[in-house]
Amino acid sequence: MNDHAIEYPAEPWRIKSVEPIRQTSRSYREQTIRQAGWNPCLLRSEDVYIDLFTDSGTNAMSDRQWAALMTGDEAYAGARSFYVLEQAVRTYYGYEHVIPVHQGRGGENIMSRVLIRPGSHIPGNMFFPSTRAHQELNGATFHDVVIDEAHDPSSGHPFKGDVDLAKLEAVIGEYGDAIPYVSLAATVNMAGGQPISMANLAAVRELTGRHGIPIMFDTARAVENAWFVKQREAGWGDRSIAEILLAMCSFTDGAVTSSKKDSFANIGGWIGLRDGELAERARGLALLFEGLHTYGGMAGRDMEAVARGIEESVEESSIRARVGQVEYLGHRLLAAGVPVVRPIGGHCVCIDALAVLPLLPREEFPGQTLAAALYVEGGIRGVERGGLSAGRDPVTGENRYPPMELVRLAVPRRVYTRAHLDVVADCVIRVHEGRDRIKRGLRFVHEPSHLRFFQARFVPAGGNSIFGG
Ligand code: P61
Repeated sequence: MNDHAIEYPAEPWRIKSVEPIRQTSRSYREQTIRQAGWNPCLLRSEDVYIDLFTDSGTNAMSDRQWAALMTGDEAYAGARSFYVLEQAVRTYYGYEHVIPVHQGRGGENIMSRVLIRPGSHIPGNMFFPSTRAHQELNGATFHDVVIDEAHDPSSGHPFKGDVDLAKLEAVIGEYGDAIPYVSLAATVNMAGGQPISMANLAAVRELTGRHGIPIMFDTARAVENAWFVKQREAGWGDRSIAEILLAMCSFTDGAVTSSKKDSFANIGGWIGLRDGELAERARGLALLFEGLHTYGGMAGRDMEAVARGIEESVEESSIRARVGQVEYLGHRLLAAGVPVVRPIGGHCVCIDALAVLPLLPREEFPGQTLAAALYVEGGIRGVERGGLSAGRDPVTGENRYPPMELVRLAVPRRVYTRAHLDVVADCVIRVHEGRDRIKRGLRFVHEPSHLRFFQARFVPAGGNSIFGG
């Protein structure tokens, strides 16, 4: 066993239904990525062998979730399935008022419209593209108050999602009343799936409480955060995941959740609030943008699947296997000397594209280039999380280049086997070993104005291919 070898936890489930996937030839993939404007997001999923683009909505539902679909009440108003979902959220997350939405960004839209005014300032533990886009659309400026270690791929800090209290205090000092809420994420996606500690949550609550500022929590991957608290934070090792999850949420005033992550659902989300008046305003907007407040854009059957998924997500064997699988992939790459974000995150392994391709200028999008190279090499699809994802500053129009330029390999839950992860690791290692062959990056031929990474098209900046020539 070398230093990086870790135990692979056997899955607490067996496979009941399978979906064929196919491997293609390298020349086919070269042609396909070119047709997709060198953007893996524009590939057809049939042309991808192992799809690590996202863990969002790509999870395998359990037999019980599938069975729950049949019990969905599709009544327009007051569906029984709404009350099932409401009860699950109240029990496991502790928010009294529950408003279903079609997915996370539906909730972000509503919460941003309810809480933000032009000129608002929102501190948070790192930005997430859709969250910040909705904040900015409503006239707010986002302030990153995460600890510095979150921006350093090589820092092994156990809680890289922690807020730097001095940074937060400085933003409060400067903008005071113009801060409608602090935006906290449980496991910070853009930092590589890094958790926030219970102690830090308590300290942020104490600080914001003194200023009367509420905390809004992004609970898309809060169960993964609870797992890390249990593993890493003194005093929590003996508590159940459900207890930790509830304790984490108790520090916050409300939540927006994408149920496509922790809750194993293919679609869905919800807003959770403690304040009845705020909830009433959010319900009013949900009517306009999502659907009636007892379905919010979800079918009754989807609400059943989410409710059942919430229960399954807090089972310890389930979350252990989930995070253990991601760690296995990460440690295989670390053992081979591939620069990846440390510690390995809850939902993804992130390759440090600036370390792999140090000679490529940021304007040529090293992360996007590396993502395209992984696809060409092995049919593996990851996603850029760097300058392309960060977009342009809404005021200056300049490209934003965050400190990290990553390729994220997000592992869907209960979908791939250890052998698949070995195929992924071998592919990444081969691309890393042959990295000198990647001579140039990419330049835009089409740049959308919002969340540009989803639909942007590129050509190689240096001629015909990213591999020179
Ligand atoms: C993902 F770049 N995540 O990780 P929705 N909060 C958090 C998320 O991770 C998240 C949402 C809110 C995705 C898909 C995705 O700009 C983007 O249910 C922490 O997808 O609407 C989604 O939840 C939004 C990636 C979505 C993006 C929007 O792959």
